[in-house]
Amino acid sequence: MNTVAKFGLLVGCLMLAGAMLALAQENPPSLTQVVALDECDPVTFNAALGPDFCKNVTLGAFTTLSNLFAEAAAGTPDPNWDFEPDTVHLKRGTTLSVVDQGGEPHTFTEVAHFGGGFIPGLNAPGEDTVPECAGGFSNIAVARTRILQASHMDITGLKKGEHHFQCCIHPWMRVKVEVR
Ligand SMILES: [Cu+2]
Repeated sequence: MNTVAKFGLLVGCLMLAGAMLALAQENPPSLTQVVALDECDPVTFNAALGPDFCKNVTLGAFTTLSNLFAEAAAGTPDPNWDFEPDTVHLKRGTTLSVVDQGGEPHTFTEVAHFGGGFIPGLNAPGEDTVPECAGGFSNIAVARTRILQASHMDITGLKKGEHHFQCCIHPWMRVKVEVR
């Protein structure tokens, strides 16, 4: 290959690399993240629910198991049990990645209408279990929406429109997803 041809090839390669870079910048990886948070107290949770149920790094910012139930029964559920953000806007085709950064398991369950979960003592006064949470983890449809501590679940193929997701354990953990 002569020098002119080599130079032409080099320019071609550089142009291709430039075009690919521009494309990558226009189309960032289509992934949106939701984080599940809680402040379960390992001492009281694990005494009642078994070792390793709550594996939290609380640094003192914890809620005991009895307080969590008391707050829910009073209609003022603990705000530290939370999905963040509360509303997500995404383009169709975007992956929704839900990461559990709390200390205990949660579920990210799509429901027609927000409502109670499968543990009556954690539901708001007078709130019934929504059909999508019924049966708890003995229902495979519910169990497959479970997210364990330090793991994540990716949701793809969400249709255009509004979707509602909630935790079937802590039903005040709610996210509205708008797909356009
Ligand atoms: Cu939860």
